This record gives sequence, C-alpha cells and structure tokens, in this order.
Amino acid sequence: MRLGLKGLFNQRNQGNGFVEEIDKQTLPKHIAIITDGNGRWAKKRGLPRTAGHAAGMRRVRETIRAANDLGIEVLTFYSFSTENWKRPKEEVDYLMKLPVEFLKTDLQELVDRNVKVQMLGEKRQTPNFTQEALTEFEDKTKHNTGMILNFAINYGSRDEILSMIQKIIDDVELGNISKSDISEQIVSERLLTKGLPDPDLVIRSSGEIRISNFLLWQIAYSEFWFTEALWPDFSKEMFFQAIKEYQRRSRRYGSL
Ligand code: V0D
Repeated sequence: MRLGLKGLFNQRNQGNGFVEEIDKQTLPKHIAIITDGNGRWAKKRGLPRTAGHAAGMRRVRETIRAANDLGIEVLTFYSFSTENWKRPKEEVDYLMKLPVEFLKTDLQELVDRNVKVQMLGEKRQTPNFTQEALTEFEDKTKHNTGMILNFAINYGSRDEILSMIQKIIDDVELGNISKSDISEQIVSERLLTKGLPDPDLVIRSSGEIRISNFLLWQIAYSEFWFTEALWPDFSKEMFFQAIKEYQRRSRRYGSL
C-alpha cells in the first residue's frame, strides 16, 4: 500500500502528548533529533533566520529537560552539519554564538541535572569563542553520570566513516589488528559515537523525510519519527508522542 503524506506523518495519529502514558520500562535509550525548520519558521513570520534559531534553541532546552525528566540515557542533536558552512555568513556567525549563549543560560542547570555534555564532530574548525564554550561544557560536565547530551557540530557521517576507515588501516599497518579481525565492533569503536548505544529513535522536524548524512552506520536498526512541525514549534507533547509511537512499534515487533 502506498502511504500518502497523511500516513507518513504522525503515523496513525497514534497517541497524544500525555507523558503519563509513557512506559518508563521500555524507553528508547538513545534519541537523536534533526532540528530542521528554524529558517522557514522565521520566514513565515517575516523575521530574520537568526530569530528562528533563537526560537529553536528554546525548544532544544525544553526537549533536554523533558528527556532528562523521563530518564532518557542519551540525547543527540544535529546542530550544525559540515554542509551548513555554505549558508550566508551572517547566519553562520549567529549559529556559532549559540553555544556561548547556551553556556550562559544553561550550563548551571545541566550541571545540577548531572548531564554530561559531549560533542560529535570537529570543533577545531569553529571560531575560538565557540570552541571555548564547547570545551567549557565538556570540562564542567565530564564527571557527570546522568544523561549524555551530544551536540553534533560540524558533523558529517561520511567524513566520520572515512576517518574510521583510515584508523582501521593504521591499526592494520601497525600490526595492532589483522584484516580478519575487522568486525562491527571494530568499526563502532572507531566512530565518534564510540561507547554510546546506537539511536533507538530518530526524530526529524519540518516535513523532510531524509537522513542527510547523519549517523549513517548507527541508524541501521533505528525507528524513525517525522513531523511536519517546524523545529521552533516542536513541543514536549510531540516529543512524548514520538516516544509512545516508538513503544507501540516495539510492542508489535515483540509480539511477532
Ligand atoms: C541552531 C536548533 C544549542 C538547531 C537549536 C553551533 C540549529 C539552535 C547549541 C549548543 C544551535 C551546542 C553545543 C553546546 C551547547 C549548545 C547549538 C548550534 C546551533 C551550532 F555545547 N542550539 N544550537 N549549536 N541551534
């Protein structure tokens, strides 16, 4: 059967946004989110794209709180891709200031919540002030033992895969491993997500039904949840809806 748009989005209209209906025993361990639609949200309102990113940051904060309150183990945001450098300079400059802003407003709360903040991607290519903010997040939360919060910044999955291949070749040439040792585990240990569980659930906002170079190896068995809502309109209730839909699919899968 061919699914129309209605069928693809908010699959089956299953569930509403009630957190009470979430089963705490079968939560997805790792949720990864592509926060798309900030620019379009702003444009619809006649605002500069940067206003959309500011609104998007508020939804990031709200989603972090909701995930942490629920007991999610790992939450990952795709904040800035290697392709985002092609955007207008003014917009890139603004995006690079967001971690600095976020540091001022949110670091203390993340510390209090025992959240461990990590980066996926090459932060060395970002401006110094951005790097400093990112490093401060990592340093001030590195001993925390609660939820792991990843920001993929200057991240691209194919780049990550290329580096992994180079690392494996180095190890083979150095005699640390032989060709026949190369396994899924050997690969996973050489990706930026080393030590993290693969995403159980991937959420993408803004009606785009693509993966766009995000965690290609890691999403082999992930469930996907798409919404037409633009990221600055993405509410806690939608987040809960995505988790309930994930749980509904897992139950069905379990009963087969
Ligand atoms: C823009 C929507 C938080 C996605 C949210 C540099 C696109 C707002 C951070 C952030 C961005 C990153 C690291 C960190 C603390 C906060 C962020 C970027 C974009 C790209 F340690 N929001 N946010 N970083 N946006």
